[in-house]
Amino acid sequence: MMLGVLALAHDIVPVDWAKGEMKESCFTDINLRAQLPALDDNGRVIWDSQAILVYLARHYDDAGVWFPGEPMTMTRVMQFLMLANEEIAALAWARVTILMQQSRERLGELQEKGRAGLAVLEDALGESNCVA
Ligand SMILES: N[C@@H](CCC(=O)N[C@@H](CS)C(=O)NCC(=O)O)C(=O)O
Repeated sequence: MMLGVLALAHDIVPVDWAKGEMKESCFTDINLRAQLPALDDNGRVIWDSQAILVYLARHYDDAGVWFPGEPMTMTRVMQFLMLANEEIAALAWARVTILMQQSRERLGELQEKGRAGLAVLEDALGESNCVA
């Protein structure tokens, strides 16, 4: 999405998560963690979605809108990136659990974590029309 927001030409290389393609050497050569997503920017490889967002914003957003340098604003952006990484990602995993009919052992825990994250978002959006 950030590539689109910044109007950066890019190619998307499909990797089939369900088939475990991210564990194959052609992908682990890019990201030893064997996790999606990863970005290859003319040979500069970045893995982890939060790191990719920070890289794109810092490297390509000359106006500094998406990852401002002002310490408190940057800190707020980081806080919500971490929230996305933990609590909001838990909702995505809850969805995968249901869609892929995986064991529901952790479903309640994931949903609870997700709800807690949404409550933080609601709280932040109650004060302002943006979170950072
Ligand atoms: N914190 C990482 C999490 C990455 C992650 O968990 N990716 C999942 C797909 S959304 C994955 O590839 N998992 C590998 C696996 O399930 O073995 C990020 O935001 O990039």
